[in-house]
Amino acid sequence: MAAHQLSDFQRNKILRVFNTFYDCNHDGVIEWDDFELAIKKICNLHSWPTDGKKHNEARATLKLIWDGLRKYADENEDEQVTKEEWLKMWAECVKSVEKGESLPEWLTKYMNFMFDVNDTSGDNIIDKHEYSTVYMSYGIPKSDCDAAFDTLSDGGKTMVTREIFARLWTEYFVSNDRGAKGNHLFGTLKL
Ligand SMILES: [Ca+2]
Ligand SMILES: [Ca+2]
Ligand SMILES: [Ca+2]
Repeated sequence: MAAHQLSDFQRNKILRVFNTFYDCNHDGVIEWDDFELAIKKICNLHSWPTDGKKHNEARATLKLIWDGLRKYADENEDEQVTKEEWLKMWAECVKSVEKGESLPEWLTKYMNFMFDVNDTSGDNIIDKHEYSTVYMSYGIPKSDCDAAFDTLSDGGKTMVTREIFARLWTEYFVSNDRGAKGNHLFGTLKL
């Protein structure tokens, strides 16, 4: 399935994740170097010491995620995932989710990893402070983080558990509905 079969809205959401969260060094491709930067960022954020248990676990998980991403997306096997390869992979993912299939395993791993990165206290709920701290570290303004969290949590009425997070995650990547709450999973969406 060609990337142009995603709507512009889906395409822009998917590219926003490429630019903001994966291509950490902003050179236009995703490589292992970007994951190294992500590990550093996440460990700094949580004050996990270098080569400590949490640091090594984060590295091991991100290595699995990178291997999965390469397997699905790196079509020409040059150890780089371009925007074109990324969009093509997502077009295929969206198509399989629409058919009722689940997301590929590496993405489920990435989703769980991001949940754990957000849930600093480890109580299996992401609260507003935890959420805003993580996304502010990716350069998203605090007011946008707070507003996005209010949307995701229905103004604090819905607990953002792992199950809710998974639903919002799938909405972000798959939904073509501009009103879907999940569109704001990574800060208020302005598309
Ligand atoms: Ca890069
Ligand atoms: Ca490639
Ligand atoms: Ca928590």
